[in-house]
Order: sequence, then C-alpha cells, then structure tokens
Amino acid sequence: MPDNDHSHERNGLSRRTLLGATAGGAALAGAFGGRLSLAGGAAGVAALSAGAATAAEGSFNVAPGQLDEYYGFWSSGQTGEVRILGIPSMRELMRIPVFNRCSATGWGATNESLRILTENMTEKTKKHLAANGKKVHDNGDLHHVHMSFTDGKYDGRYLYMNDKANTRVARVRCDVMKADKILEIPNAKAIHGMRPQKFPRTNYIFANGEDEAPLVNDGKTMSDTTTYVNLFSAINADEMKVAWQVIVSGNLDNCDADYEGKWAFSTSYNSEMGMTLADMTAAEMDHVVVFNIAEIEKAVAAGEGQELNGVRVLDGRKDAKSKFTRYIPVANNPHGCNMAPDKKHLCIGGKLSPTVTVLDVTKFDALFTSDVDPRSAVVAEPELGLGPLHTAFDGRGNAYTSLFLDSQVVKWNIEDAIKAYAGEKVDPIKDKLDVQYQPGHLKTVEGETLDAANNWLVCLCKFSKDRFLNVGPLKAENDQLIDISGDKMVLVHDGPTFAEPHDAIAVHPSKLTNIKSVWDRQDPMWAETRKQAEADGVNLDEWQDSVIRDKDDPTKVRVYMSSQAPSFSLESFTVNEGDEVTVTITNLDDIDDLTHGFTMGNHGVAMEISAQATSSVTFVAANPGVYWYYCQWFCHALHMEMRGRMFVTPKAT
Ligand code: CUK
Ligand code: CUA
Ligand code: CA
Repeated sequence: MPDNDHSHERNGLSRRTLLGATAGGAALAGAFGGRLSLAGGAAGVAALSAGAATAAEGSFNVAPGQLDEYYGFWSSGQTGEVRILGIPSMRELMRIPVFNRCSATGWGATNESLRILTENMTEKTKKHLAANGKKVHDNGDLHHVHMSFTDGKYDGRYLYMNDKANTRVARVRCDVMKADKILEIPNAKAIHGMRPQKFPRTNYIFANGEDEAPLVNDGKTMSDTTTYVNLFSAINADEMKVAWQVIVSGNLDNCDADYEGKWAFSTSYNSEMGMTLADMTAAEMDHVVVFNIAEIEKAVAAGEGQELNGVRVLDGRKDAKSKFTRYIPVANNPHGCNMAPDKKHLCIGGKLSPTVTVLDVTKFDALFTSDVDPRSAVVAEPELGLGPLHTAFDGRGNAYTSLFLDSQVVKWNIEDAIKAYAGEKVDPIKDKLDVQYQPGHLKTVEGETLDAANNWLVCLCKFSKDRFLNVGPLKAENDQLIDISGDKMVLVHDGPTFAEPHDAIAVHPSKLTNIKSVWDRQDPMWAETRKQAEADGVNLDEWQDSVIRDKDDPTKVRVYMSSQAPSFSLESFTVNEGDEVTVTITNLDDIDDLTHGFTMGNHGVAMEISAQATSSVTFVAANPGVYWYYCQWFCHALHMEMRGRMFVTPKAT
C-alpha cells in the first residue's frame, strides 16, 4: 500500500505534531464532531455550516504570506496553456503558455519559442501554415497535464500535456516551468487521452488518437469509412519522438498505465466506428483496449508492421487478433480511465451507464495467453449514479467518481465494490456530495501515484451558473476544493477559472526541489541565439550594444543589447526601411524576481526577459520613422524611463 503519511510541514508544524499536540491524534480529533481548524478563520465557519464531520486534515485558508501545501498543475482546455495553482488556497500562481500565443511573455513570437513550436511539425502543417500566412497555430486544446514518474511516483522532472485541436504533445521543464518540446504526432488525429508510463519510469508518453480517418489521409478514400482507423501512439518521453503506433478498432478516448510497466489501456466510446451521434451510441457495449508493451516493443525491434511518416505502425485491430492488444467489452460510451494506487484496479467511467467498471490488471496476462472471456478481468461494477466520468483515489482504498449528470461526487470503496459484485451484501457507496455543477475530472493529491494522500480533492466543474456574480453570457468554470480527510466529504472552496480546466494534478513541493529562481546563462533554450551572437562576435554575458548587418543579406540587421534595471544598454538604434530586424536582449540582472521586458511600439512585438535570460524577436521594420521600445515588466522605480528609440531610415528614392 502507498505511504500516505507525508508528514508535510504546514505553517511551520507538521500535521502529525499539530494534531498530536492539540487533539491527541486524528482519531480523537474526530470525536469533537466538528472540524479542527489549523489556521483558524474561514475553515471553521465552513465546517460549522457543513455539520458533522470528522477530523480535518487542514485548512484551505492560507494566510497572506504563507505558502501553499501543494503545487496544483491545471490544464486549460481551449486556452491552450498550463496553469499553476496553490492547493489548498486555489490561488493562481503562474501560467505557462504552451500551445497558445502569449501577449505578456511573447510565447509564439520570440525566436526561442518559435523554434520549439515549429521544430517538430509535419509537412502538412507547414504547408497549411504557409498557405495561411502564419508561422504557428494560434490555438490549442490542452486537456490533460501529467508529471513524469519514477517508480510509480512523481519525480519533478517534466510535465507533459496534449493538444486535441492540433494533434500535439508537449513537455514543460519543471526547473524553469517553460515548454521545451512540442511534438506534432503524425498519422494520428486529435490526441486526447494522454498519460506518462508510471513504472519503472516515464520512458513513454501514451497518447490516444480520438478522430478516425483513412490511415493515408490523402483524399482518395474519404467516403469509404472502412478505410478509417485510429492510432494509439507511444512517445519516447526523453527524446520527444514518436516511438511506435498501434492501429486499433474503434476510437480512443482516455488512457492510463499500470504500476508494473506492462500495460497501457484506453477507453473507446466509438467501437461502432460511427460517423454520427446515432451511430456512435448504437452498440450496447464499447470496449477498453489493453496494450501489451513488451509484445509491441518486440515487434517494433523486429521491424514488423509498416513504416509511415517515419513511425513504425503495428496492426492491433480486433480482427487482426494480434498479440499487441485485447479488447474488453464495457458498457456503451465509457469515458474515464483511472488506475488505482493499489497497483491492481483500473476504473472505467460508464458515462452513459450509471456504473464504473473495475478491472483487475493482474488478470490481463491471461487475456493474452489463453482464451478466457475478456470480461473475466472485471471484478466489480458498482452502480454509482448518473454520468460517471472520472475517478480519483485516496490512499485508503477509496475512490471518488464525478457524476456529470447528477452534479455530484460519489465516494465509494473499491474492496467493498468487489465484495458486492461477488454477491456479498455490502454497499460500496460511502458518501455523496453535491457539486456546482456538472463535474468532469476530479483529483486527489498525488492520487494517480503510489503517494496518494487523504486530504484534498479538487473537482473541476464545467458550469458555474449562479455561483458567481454574472459576467455575461460566457461564464467561468468552477474548480471546487473538497476536504476528504473525514468520513464525509466537505466542500470548502469555490474557484472560478477561465476556459477550461479539464484536468489537474497536485504535487508536494518536496518533489519539485529543482525549480530555479534565476536562469542559467547557458540554458539550452537560447543555444541557437547564442551561436548566432558568437558568429557575430558578440559576448552575451557582458554589457553589450551592437548593431550588426548581415554580410550575406544586407537587409538583415541584428541588434544586441543587455538590460539592467532600469535601462537597456542601447538608448537607440538605427535600421533601414524594409530591414528584417532581430533584437536580442540578455537580462544581466541576477536578482530573484527581476524580470524585464521588451515591447516595440506599434509593431506587435513583446517579450519577457527574466533574470539572466536571453530572448530574441524578429520583425520587419516596414515604416520609416521613430518608434519607442520599452520595458513592459515593472522592474524599478524608473521602470517607465526604461525605454529607447528605433530610428527607421526612409528608403532612398
Ligand atoms: S476529458 Cu475533459 S472531462 Cu479530455 Cu480528460 Cu473527461
Ligand atoms: Cu525593466 Cu521594467
Ligand atoms: Ca459507442
């Protein structure tokens, strides 16, 4: 069983010490019948109105100046970024632009971010962007964010995230909280479910293709849907290259991986391979696909299958009866796919069925070695309520399932559900809590790892309706914080968030000890930029101010300057009308929290330059005249004065 006692420091005292000192331990604290507020204030009020509850593990009320207990990493759906929130305060701490463009930081505009956004694009996308006069897609649909694992636990190296809209998977470095790789997945369409391998470490990122299309999608067989396929992709998580793909029957929705490194699994809501809503819901049963990693790796090493757009593709369709996949029938149109930290049970959300199907992954070997009924791996199927989507876990054997249609979270016990399935008279449902409204994902602290904790649950509700002041037809979603430390769940906080947090994870700071406050001057992020500077004879590590015209292409000008509060090293520079100008700035300030920026007036150009960072941006100076540039990141009492002029000399006529 997982080790659930994090003994995390909070407010300078560990939970164990505090409970021990004030109430003689959690069990005794429960006897008070009220909530034990560690930080006082609002938690106590919430507790009183919530009625009887057992010992609270803590308070959501994090006082000014106090740090949160956990990092929360949030997806943002169609906004395309990752957000960092503090748990339990639910304060938004940072945003990490990934698939989106960012006005503040220049993500999608700087040369450094453009390199990351464009270096792993398919030829088709390059052609599309060129035809539309663009360098990058402006949008993304980031559903899931997950951290890299070592031995079934978060290891603080990377975050991985998907883009359903443009079929991409990206990686964020946890040391600087910036994206460093963005990979477009060839052959597949609409990467939806995405999970890191949990054991022995994250060698792969598993990624589901949701949309069906002809394998060679060249317009020749568009109306013949029998040529449509879906692909499951495994990405080499270190190199961020597609390692292999498996063709499946039906589409793929959500996925997860086991704690032995043997399996990956995906739900499919369209085993029918239907093209309309009626078709996609026609069957009585859909399925879960189980992927046999060892067999797939063997076949890839042996060169089986076919090579398509640089990727080894194996056939794992149902009629192929391959050693790569097995199909386990589950009730029609399942959704969530969540592996429990007991290392044994996989929970499949029924969505259209009021049930969660519990599969015992230790029974999966038999599916590949014998002719047993694939349903023999089902060990429980509790009826929980209407619209079960996703399931989260604590470290005590309990599961928490979101009920989309009922607008509830249901707490149930996995072992009791198994007993009930076997015929024993036991009710697996332990509690139900109304949430506001229509929850999708919900997450416990490190609940998808072997360190599952027993304190907080965040529930990401799709609608907020009347919960906040009316802000117009477009309303916020509602991320709710629920205390799960006692027998009864207690709602303690409403958190409005902008479109649309599908998913989130919570990570203890002890797993993120490598976060920097100041960049390393040699960071790979701007290695290319450094190379160019060296070729131009500019030392970026010193106070520098150079304007260099390219020897081969005289319409290209490279402007190098450094920044130190409150000034740029260049108070002005001169270029010619029509020049392509690259401005490279190195922030020589090395103090914690001293970020400068560079905005070129009326040119749509802005970028962030944090302490010791180098950033560059390229634009064409199309119009003659005087243009002021300025620092847009408040850095000093004389921040307003941190500005300079670009002179654009008119073309000789
Ligand atoms: S899916 Cu969004 S509520 Cu993309 Cu994880 Cu279930
Ligand atoms: Cu530099 Cu504001
Ligand atoms: Ca279906």
